[in-house]
Amino acid sequence: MTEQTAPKSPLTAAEFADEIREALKYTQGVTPEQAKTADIYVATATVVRRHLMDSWMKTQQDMINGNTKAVGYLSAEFLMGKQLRNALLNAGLTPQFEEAVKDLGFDPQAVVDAEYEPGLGNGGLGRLAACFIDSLASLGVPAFGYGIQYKYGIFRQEFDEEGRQIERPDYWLSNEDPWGHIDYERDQRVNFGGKVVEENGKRVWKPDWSVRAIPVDYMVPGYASGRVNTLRLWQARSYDEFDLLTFNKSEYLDAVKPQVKAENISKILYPEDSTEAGKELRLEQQYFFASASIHDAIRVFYKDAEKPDLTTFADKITFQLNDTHPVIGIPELMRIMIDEYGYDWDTAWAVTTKTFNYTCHTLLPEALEVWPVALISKLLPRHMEIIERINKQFVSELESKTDDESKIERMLIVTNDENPVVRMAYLATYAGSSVNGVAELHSQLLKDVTLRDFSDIYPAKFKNVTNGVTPRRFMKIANPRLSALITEGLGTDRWLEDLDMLQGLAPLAQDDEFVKKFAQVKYDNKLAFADFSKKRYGVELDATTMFDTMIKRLHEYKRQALKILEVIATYADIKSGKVKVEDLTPRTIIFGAKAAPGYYLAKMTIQLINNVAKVINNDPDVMGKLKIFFPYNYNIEVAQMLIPATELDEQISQAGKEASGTSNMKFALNGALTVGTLDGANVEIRERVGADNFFLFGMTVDEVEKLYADGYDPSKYYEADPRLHAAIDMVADGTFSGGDKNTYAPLVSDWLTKDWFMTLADFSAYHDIQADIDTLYGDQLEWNRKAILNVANSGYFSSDRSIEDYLDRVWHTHSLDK
Ligand code: GL2
Repeated sequence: MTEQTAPKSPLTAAEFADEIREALKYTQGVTPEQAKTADIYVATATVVRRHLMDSWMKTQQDMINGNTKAVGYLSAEFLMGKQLRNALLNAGLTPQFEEAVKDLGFDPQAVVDAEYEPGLGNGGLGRLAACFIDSLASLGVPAFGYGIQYKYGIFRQEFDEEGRQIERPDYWLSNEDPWGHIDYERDQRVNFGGKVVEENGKRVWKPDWSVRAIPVDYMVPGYASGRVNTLRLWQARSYDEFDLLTFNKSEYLDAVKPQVKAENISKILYPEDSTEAGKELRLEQQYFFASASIHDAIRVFYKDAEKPDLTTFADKITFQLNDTHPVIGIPELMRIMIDEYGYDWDTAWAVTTKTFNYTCHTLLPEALEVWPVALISKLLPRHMEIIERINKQFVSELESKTDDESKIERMLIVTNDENPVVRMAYLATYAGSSVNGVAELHSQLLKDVTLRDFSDIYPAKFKNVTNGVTPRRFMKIANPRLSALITEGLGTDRWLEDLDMLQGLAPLAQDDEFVKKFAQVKYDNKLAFADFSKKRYGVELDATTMFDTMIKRLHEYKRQALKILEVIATYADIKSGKVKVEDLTPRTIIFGAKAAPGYYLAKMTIQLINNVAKVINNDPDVMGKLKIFFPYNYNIEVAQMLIPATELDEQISQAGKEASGTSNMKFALNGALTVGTLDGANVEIRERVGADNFFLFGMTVDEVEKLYADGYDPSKYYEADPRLHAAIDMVADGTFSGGDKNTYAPLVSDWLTKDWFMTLADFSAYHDIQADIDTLYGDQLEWNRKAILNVANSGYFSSDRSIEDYLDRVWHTHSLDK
């Protein structure tokens, strides 16, 4: 007997159908006969939301009235994915939904598909925030996610005839958003600009423009916890919708100017990812949501009191700064306490330093945000004064701790050069009570390299919390076949709440019957993905080939170029007859990636991959043994289809560059083997799943550093490995550009002369390991045993575990029900 502990609602399917009918009538005004699939989706969402309402209200009440400290997760990005299946699962209504919707004459999957996926994030960082708020709710920890409701999410990607990326605006709000509740009564004023004057011995900020921040609330239902938290995303509106005087003079554009300026703040998500975008609007966005959220927390926890006792603020809520984007919240809390509530500096400082913690998500120095002092002074003059004072206090603290002046100079929060800047990561490290990296290697490198001076002086602040992913979305929902098999194998479905239980699968890796069932699940997932690709993209895939996948933002450091060069090298070998095509292990090589619109080489790499696909996929000499598939507009929906169908996962970044990665965890949990470098969380995945069950290649961090130090010359590698030579020559000679040698010249020249991320240096090792991969793949039983061991040993990578680590090491709080 299988133990079923998944939440179940007492509602019957017939009652559910009645409620859908009622919602159709009273919210949309249509009968089931008139309804379109999208209507059924909206009605279903309305019903599910209603069923979560009591838990939501109770969670809020318990949070406000109890004395459990809440978590405020401040993040510029929340990449939530579609909501319906997740909400149904957590409300315990999935089976009723399936039946009710069929009874109404609709296809449940089509109803789920009718939801438009909001893209309010770029990649891993935004998706991590979504996994974390899921786990917070599932663990019953009172929490708010605070962010921005961008009108336009990450751009919609298309490819043109030449294979180039085209960006289209993603106006997700032109579709129904039944999940968001806009709350005009709980708005906040956010001020900008102006100047600071002295009044009665006090510094007084006289801003010259303001924006109205209006919260849009989303429920965040926990799994099997009975708790529902809140994701509060702020929308920017103008106070002066419209200047009637100007309008009457028929100057329409001028009349709406203030409105445009204000509303621009929440208009678009910056599509840059891991690169610094020094834009005024971006700083406005950051301050906008940080300020509104802090004020909101004060309103919530002090119940609109006129004179709240903010000395207790850090006992009410702890703010996690998801990267540097919300760091401007630090001087904002200081300002609120001092200017708005009359506290002295030291009191405000004591509270502020206890309230904030900072997570760093990068190792690329260029991704550590800095803001010009001139810009902050213009936009937030009072904050600049506060930051200057923090910096001064910091310097005198440092002077008492070290005599090393150059060290102090290196650590300055506000630099003192000609064009001074504020280093937001340094501000967060000094003012926050803890700093953490997102994987063991990353946290170590933060201490040893990126924030080394800080870790020397404040060692106790530095912690590691390895990232995780939610098994509800990325196993139960994305991979129902594997989930059912796991439940069968373990005899219980409790593993969804306690992912370490997956370890119970390890002995089953030796049970041939189980292994065959596992292999069948993978094959069925591949068929399902092939079906999806046919319907959505018109592309036929052969599910008997190995599905080899690389999905992530397009970045030089992630090295999509390494993958495509390796494919080209194999193709070159086929063309030259060095390799007999019959001997090849057939592979379907799948890419998913968006490039930042201004990132020239990344966009050229996309174009190259698309054109390599065109040539190889259509060359009869290849006999269909290699096929490249690059679905445009990769998003969470595609990830949920593709990850369960993947057999080989590519995590091939240069060692020391990927802070963690989280798709690597999703793949391992879904039974893919990884080919990867010792980078980010790959290191921990390999340790856990076992070195025998992971394809390791490439230089280590130390080897990379040594090579940089010795002087790296990529052309040496080009000369030394004929396979690499042939591959690069093929790109250069126009094979993938209709004979035009110029098309990829900038890319080729970069590889041969710069190659900052050492793609060429790792090429030979990467190419060599392909033979090991193919050999193992030839023994399907062995391959699947190893895949099962990946699943069994990856329970550690649940975001529930990450949140528990944050609770213990950083937040020092717990579940409402403890
Ligand atoms: C990232 C890192 O690049 C990635 O390695 C990490 O897994 C995530 C989450 O911690 O954060 N940093 C970043 O700016 N983006 C990431 O994905 N976008």
